[in-house]
Amino acid sequence: MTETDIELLKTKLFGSQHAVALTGAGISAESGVPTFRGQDGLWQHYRAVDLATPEAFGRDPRLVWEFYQWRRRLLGPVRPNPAHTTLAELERRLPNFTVITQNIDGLHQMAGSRRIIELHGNIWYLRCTGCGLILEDRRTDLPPLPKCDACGRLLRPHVVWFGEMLDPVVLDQAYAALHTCEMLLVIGTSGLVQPAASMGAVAKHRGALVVEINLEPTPQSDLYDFSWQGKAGELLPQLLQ
Ligand code: BV8
Ligand code: ZN
Repeated sequence: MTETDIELLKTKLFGSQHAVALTGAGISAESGVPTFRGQDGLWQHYRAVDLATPEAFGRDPRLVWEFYQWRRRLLGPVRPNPAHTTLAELERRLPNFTVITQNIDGLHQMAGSRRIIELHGNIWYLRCTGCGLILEDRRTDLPPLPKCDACGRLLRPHVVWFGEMLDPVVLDQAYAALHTCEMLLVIGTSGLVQPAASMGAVAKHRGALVVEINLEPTPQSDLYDFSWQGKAGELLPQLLQ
């Protein structure tokens, strides 16, 4: 990415009516949140199939809750980094700027973004496996098997596990944004998990300008218009300068 390219991106971005950012774990890395596949990646220590699946929860809810309790305690003191705050500032300056995130850490909200589509749910929300009640609970000292106050059944994290369908309403919102955007920033995602991994292509095939912001190339890099390599927390603020 040359200086000229960056100027072109800024012109396109600040002239857009509908710009979208699709974010993954990499945007939270500089806040100290481990990514899924990096060298200190979460899944290195655990196998997704053992933990983030409905089968695992059915087989051993206490183990799955231990995993989420560990992540909630890890996320407790974590704060947004300049990448998150830049996206919140873009929402203030641009009409219709929308964030579609795969992350469940709630850092986009904390940074001040409002137009957010959470594809995979949010770790700070619990859902009852019995009556479906959804509640926000930020405590990091939950009991080992939290129960619903309304019906007494077991609560689960309100997140989408592997092998689970995404909420169709959320998917509709995401595809509506991808079908109308003139520009898409794909930030900090390895492009492995579906259906999020195909969302860049959806925007590209419709004629949007797609920019990938990542430390390294991904399977989708060749498809996109620009691959801006570096740390999101250092690159994104340049869009505001
Ligand atoms: C579905 C919530 C229909 C939970 C998550 C074969 C067998 C079984 C299933 C499948 C299969 N093939 C496809 C599937 C479907 C499956 C899937 O895609 N599996 C993959 C692994 C192959 N998908 C699903 O199951 C989805 N549902 O498809 O429903 C269906 C129904 C039944 C059966 C089949 C299909 C549901 C997927 C949602 C899973 N839940 N999270 C939780 O978090 O506990 S996904 C989880 O991984 C995270 O949420 C995250 O979003 C996601 C992807 O990770 P990334 O965000 O990309 O992060 P990653 O670490 O991978 O990459 C970080 C990137 O950032 C790297 O590129 C790195 O270079 C970069 N980076 C690092 N630091 C920085 C940086 N970039 C910039 N700056 C930095 N500083
Ligand atoms: Zn209940």
